[in-house]
Amino acid sequence: MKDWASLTTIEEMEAATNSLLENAEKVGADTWQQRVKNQTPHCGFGEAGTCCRICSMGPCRITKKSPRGICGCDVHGIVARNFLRFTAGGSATHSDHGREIMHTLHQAKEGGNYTVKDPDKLIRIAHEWGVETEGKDIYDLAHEMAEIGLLEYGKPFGTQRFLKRAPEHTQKLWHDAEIEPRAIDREVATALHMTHMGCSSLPEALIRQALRCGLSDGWGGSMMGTEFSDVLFGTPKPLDTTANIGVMEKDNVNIVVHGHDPSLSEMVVHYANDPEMIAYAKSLGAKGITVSGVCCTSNEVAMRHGIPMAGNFLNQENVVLTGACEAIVVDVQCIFPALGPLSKCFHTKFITTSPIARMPDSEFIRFNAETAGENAKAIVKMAIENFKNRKPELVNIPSQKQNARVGYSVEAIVKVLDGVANSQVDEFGTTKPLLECVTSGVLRGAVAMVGCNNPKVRPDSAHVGLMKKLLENDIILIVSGCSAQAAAKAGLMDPVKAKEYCGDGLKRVCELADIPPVLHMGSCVDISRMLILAAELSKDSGIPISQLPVVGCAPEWMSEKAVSIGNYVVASGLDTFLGVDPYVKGSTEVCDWLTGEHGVKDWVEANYTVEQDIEKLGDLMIERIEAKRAALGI
Ligand code: XCC
Ligand code: SF4
Repeated sequence: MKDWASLTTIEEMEAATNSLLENAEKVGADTWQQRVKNQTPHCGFGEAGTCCRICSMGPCRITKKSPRGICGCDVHGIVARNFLRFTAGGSATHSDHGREIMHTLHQAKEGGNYTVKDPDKLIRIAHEWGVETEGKDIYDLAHEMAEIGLLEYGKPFGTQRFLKRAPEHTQKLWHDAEIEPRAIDREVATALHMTHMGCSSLPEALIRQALRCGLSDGWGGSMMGTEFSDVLFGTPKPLDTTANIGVMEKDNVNIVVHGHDPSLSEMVVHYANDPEMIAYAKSLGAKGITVSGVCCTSNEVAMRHGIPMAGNFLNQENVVLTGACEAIVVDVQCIFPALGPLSKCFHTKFITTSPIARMPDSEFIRFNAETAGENAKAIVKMAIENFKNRKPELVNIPSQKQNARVGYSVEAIVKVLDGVANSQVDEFGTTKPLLECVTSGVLRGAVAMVGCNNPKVRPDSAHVGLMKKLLENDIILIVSGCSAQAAAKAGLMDPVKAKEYCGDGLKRVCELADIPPVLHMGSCVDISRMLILAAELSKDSGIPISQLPVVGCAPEWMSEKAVSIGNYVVASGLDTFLGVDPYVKGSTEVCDWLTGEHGVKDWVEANYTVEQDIEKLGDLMIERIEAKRAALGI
């Protein structure tokens, strides 16, 4: 038995949360823990996906006694339509994030609020897209690329530009299955059209569109979001930071950033580091300013600036419950409307910034590219001036904190692993050293672990439990989103500590490359980085993605985005393991299409596994990885 004592355990994190819930009780605040109780048990029709309310003849609910809706739609059609709509919601959301980034790029200018921080990457993508760069001003090029990228959302003809990054084998599968995504918005619109009353009720057609709509996110909107965020804010490189609630500092003004779009958080971080602002904070009795984050906006600024990560999705109320949060500043997605009333129970300012995410009981400071600097400064100032309103008797910051090395973009992974094997690497580096580790068996394989928390799973227990199990089995982890933060909070991104929990092979790789065994690849849109890595591994080895000993996993997922992600990960050839059911269990046909041997697997060589028993989920992943190795004869 290994000694896990140096990590922060789930029990310890829970104890910290419980101490914060005492604060909630003191001020009479409502928390998700309480609301879950009020909402349980959930509606069985909703859970099984068997309720239809897409027209006003309904809602229709399918039972043994009433096997069809009023229009005659059967349970399979209803479940499949719901699944496609869920996907479309996620794809639209991720892709709109990408679109915002393209608009920000379009506003970038020399000396402006936003500049081009990675011109080489911009030029590289321009060449990929066949755009002339010779002799062009970098900002002219940026604006031209922004316009071309924005047209990917609505172009009338053709398919997504980034599909060409996939191995030819994958591109052919997509072509043959007719799931190459066209314009991003079109795939969302097609999904909504297909699921309108009186259109598709054939599961096969609906699931096909779910894959295509997902692909338009993964290889379209999300990939643009990631790539051009790197262009604007810099491509992440390994750097050290800290994680868990103890990153908030009692004597400092605490600003927590939350949401997804780095355009806001980058500016907040910039002004929080401004000497003038720090002096102002000091003049009002604080020792300094601490910016920390929750959810993906936190991942973005952690990856690029080492901003500490206070927590993940189900910790968002915790940061307010510390009584030491002067402002929680949010942009879009995954923000609990609960933060409004909750912040009112404390001195915390709840600041919304995007017309996309408006909430009651918040202060709205509309953020946009032209005024970003002023907006961010106003927000930081507001937080500083709020420091004096703290109620000292309510301040409770649990001391949990772990070191975490983050910043593993594909570029960074390729670079650090060059040091491990002695293979020749070309100018841009290749994934060959990583492949050698895998073929030699030093590493058995890799798991891409992603996604949220969900109160249906004990928070973080599935993420962390699975990670430990996989590490012991010499399986390296690439992670993003709230899964990454679960790992970081536990200590699994501490390169010194975490390697002690690995099998011998993985431990050796970590030591030689000086990496943690759980590699933080970024936010949710950055799952596109994982696609690129898988594509590179496939191209460098000549092995189709589906045959590589690599699988995807979202053990605690909750959002529509996660289903869109699941669809593009599966459609890219990676078997995907879910710990929460995507509301499809009401239809045997839909389950067969998604999880069977002859459903989506016939199109894209991969499928889903849904298993709520997390131990079993881990065993199934290891089995699948070993089966892939055996099939390759490695
Ligand atoms: Fe949201 Fe991206 Fe999920 Fe976390 S992991 S709860 S989607 S913040 Ni993407
Ligand atoms: Fe009922 Fe059909 Fe209308 Fe759905 S589309 S609510 S199943 S009548």
